[in-house]
Amino acid sequence: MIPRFQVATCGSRRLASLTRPIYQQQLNASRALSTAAVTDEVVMELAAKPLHRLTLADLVKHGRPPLSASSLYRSANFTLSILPTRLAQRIQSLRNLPFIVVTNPHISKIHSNYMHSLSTLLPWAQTEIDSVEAEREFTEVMVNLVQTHADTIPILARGFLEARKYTNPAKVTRFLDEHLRARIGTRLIAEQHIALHYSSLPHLEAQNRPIETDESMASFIGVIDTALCPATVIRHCEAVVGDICEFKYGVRPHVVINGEPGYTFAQIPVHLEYIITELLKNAFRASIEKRMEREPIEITIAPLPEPTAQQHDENPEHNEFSVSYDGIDSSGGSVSYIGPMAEATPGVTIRIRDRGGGISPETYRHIWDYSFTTFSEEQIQNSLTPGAGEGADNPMMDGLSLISSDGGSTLAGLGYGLPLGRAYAEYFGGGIAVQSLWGWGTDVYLSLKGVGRVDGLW
Ligand code: ADP
Ligand code: K
Ligand code: MG
Repeated sequence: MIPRFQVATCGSRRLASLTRPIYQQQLNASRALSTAAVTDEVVMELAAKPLHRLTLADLVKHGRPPLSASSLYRSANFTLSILPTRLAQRIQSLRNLPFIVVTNPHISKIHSNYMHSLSTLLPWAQTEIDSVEAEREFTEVMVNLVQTHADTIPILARGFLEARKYTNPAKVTRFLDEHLRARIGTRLIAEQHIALHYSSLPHLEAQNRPIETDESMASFIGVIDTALCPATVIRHCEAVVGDICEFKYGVRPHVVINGEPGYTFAQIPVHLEYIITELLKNAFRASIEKRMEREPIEITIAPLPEPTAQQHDENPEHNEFSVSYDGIDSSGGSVSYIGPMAEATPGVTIRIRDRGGGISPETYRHIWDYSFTTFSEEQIQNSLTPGAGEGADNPMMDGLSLISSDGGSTLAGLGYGLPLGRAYAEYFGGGIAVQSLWGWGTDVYLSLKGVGRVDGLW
């Protein structure tokens, strides 16, 4: 069975390829494949518009799929109304980097990806999506947009490593934090519409014919699973990360889950999956390097208590998730607001405890920096060789040599795991805290808010 948290994208890809032959002719002659020249004036004008802060309510306001045709058009028009500004702001922000950085081929590749995506959206500007054909073409544009930006992270990582002589590390971290957090929102908006499209279109076209429904998707509203079980995600990620370890190092650490494994809440499965994968990679790697791979990683799922009636804050100003980012951080001025608190569930804290020796104080200072890593393939291999000394202090590495090696199937190396994991957690008001017992092990606290009693949101 395909894990549920992958269905949204797999499903859209599958369906996109099924529908393509039928509509190819129309598409060729349509706006879906056309582009418009993007002038500097257009970029500046769009980028100057205020950023629409994405809320969870935005993602669910069109209803529970299958959507009616008019709700699907509303979702498309809403998506179209906010994406051009978001893309233009990313383009501006890239152009504001030092010239020598912008001219790096990898960074300029990202710039041209954004220009391309904006050029595919502009032909739609000032139009109203109000027909099945237009909505279908628009969804193709969204699929294209998501695919165009799929490899952004390794490309940006390589670009900034190559340009590091000319950059100030604090400024790079600031840029990447803003860029990658904004990307989370943009991607979410596009993927939400794609998912709503593919879970509604078969129903709209069925015209009273019975259609096969996928029971495992019944709890989904687009990319949000209203009954997401963190323990299931953890087991899935344990298998994936365990396979990497087994394949590369011949050992497979294990996870024990305690607390409330049956807990479910409304969240975005791909976000949780990303975060858990990165945290497990770190815990597994530390355990292997310390030759503690037989000690299980202990994961505690601790739902937060429901607030009592007295604790409920009636002030609507306070009835909002407090943090979530499109910008830098809560003190940096660019804080977005998320959904009414009345709709939010308290959520859960997930503690990931390993016996991998903890993090040294000098490393600890840098763990949230993009690109900072202590990973060396050699060190893991050494620690697995009988008689090899414990964790001989390896020089701080950077990920340049590892980026091209085998991409996603490495245990570590880009140094993006913690900072990007935290960006995902914070997007809807959660967070990540790392507590190291140097010499012993590490506790990571991942907190996530439930995205709300979604049934009540429209
Ligand atoms: P990467 O894993 O690619 O190095 P991360 O951002 O995930 O990047 O982690 C940065 C660094 O933090 C790691 O290289 C490692 O030195 C340290 N670290 C993170 N988690 C742990 C852990 N559970 N135990 C020991 N060290 C850790
Ligand atoms: K890091
Ligand atoms: Mg990592």
